[in-house]
Amino acid sequence: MAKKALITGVTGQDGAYLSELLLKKGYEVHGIKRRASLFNTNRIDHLYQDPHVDNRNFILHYGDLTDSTNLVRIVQEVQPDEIYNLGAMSHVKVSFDMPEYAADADGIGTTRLLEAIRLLGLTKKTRFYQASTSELYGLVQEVPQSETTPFYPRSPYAVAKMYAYWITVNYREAYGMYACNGILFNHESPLRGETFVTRKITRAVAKISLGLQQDLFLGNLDAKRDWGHAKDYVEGMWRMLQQDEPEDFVLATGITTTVRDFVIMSFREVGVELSWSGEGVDEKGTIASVSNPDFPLAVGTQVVAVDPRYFRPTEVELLLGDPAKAKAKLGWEAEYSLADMCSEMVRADIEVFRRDQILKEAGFEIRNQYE
Ligand code: NDP
Ligand code: GDR
Repeated sequence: MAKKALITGVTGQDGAYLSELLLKKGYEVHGIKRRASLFNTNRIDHLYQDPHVDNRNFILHYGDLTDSTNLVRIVQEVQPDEIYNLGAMSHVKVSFDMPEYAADADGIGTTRLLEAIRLLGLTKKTRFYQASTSELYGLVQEVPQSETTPFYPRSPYAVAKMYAYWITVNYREAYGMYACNGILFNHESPLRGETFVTRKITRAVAKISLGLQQDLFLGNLDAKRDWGHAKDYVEGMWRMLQQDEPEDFVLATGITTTVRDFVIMSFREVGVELSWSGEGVDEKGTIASVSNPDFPLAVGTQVVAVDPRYFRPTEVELLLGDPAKAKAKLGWEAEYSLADMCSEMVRADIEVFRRDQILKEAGFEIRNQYE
């Protein structure tokens, strides 16, 4: 019998990569998707199976982490061997605008799932993965950050995730459940949500290089992140659920980079060098040289500017993870380099926006979506 996995957040970046991975491993994969007024399954449409055919191994259920009866029903129906709780209001800045919802979905949502497992008598059968985060470290206490570094969350999102972290530990200790936290540092990909900084940058660079956008407005350029590739990280999630004993693990690359350096790296992909002037909110990135004959803007043009609207009330300045435990016990290491990932993301976004460029050249109106 194929193992059954249930994934919350299946329509998100990690949900899509994890579904692919588990299907390749022969799992029957069930995912919880939210009802939306438009289709929200872009990232998993290639895995879609017609509900009218038999023997499907990728099955979606409507649900929401804020609705416990619905979660109990789905867990009851699926009887999963593994649950991956990836669903969350995952945007740190937005969590300052909707703190109560972040607490409900990201914090209590985790308890709802754990309780579903317990109430249904599945504590010995169902293994549980909680998508914990390097945002738990928040205000720097120690560098690099490992499984033993104290937490100091700096956003409603991180505070909610801290509750979820501890309730997962508590259910493991109280009920002997196989439940673990993956404390994952930032991971990106061409499927990354458009409003997270790496994807915002690679999309803008692609559009600027195609003559579809002029400026890229960003917040804190000095923030440092330990960025890896989501494909590597979903493999680590799966490995965490295949051990003899449940434990919590950090997944990270062990290298940290500023937002500014990611901007520089991304523009290089389209043959543009930047020079920087100003400080704080006056900081500007201007084109210093162009080696790409098709690039539409001249040397001297300003393409990057800081806009304080993207600053956070409390910022996480430096994240740098120590993945030694994952390497020793899971045999896990990040394989993608940041340079390769950045290149993949810029190239993928150029592909996406080439279609817009063709439409624009044919006289159709192109509407930009800004964040
Ligand atoms: P995404 O934002 O891409 O995906 C989040 C998913 O959660 C989406 O499928 C979304 O649905 C779903 N979701 C949101 N709210 C609810 C809700 N109330 N009920 C059910 N589902 C909901 O996130 P990622 O894939 O990047 O991240 C996956 C998880 O890992 C998240 O929990 C995130 O907080 C955590 N994490 C992510 C890291 C990263 O760098 N990517 C690092 C560390 C942790 P919809 O598509 O309808 O919006
Ligand atoms: P983060 O990711 O907050 O680390 O959370 P994000 O990409 O949003 O920000 C990273 C850093 O870049 C700075 N920044 C900007 N960020 C955004 N989004 N937009 C901007 O214009 C901008 N300019 C500068 C931010 O201030 C920040 O310092 C992500 C999410 O996936 C979480 O769910 C996850 O838990 C953590 O990573 C690990």
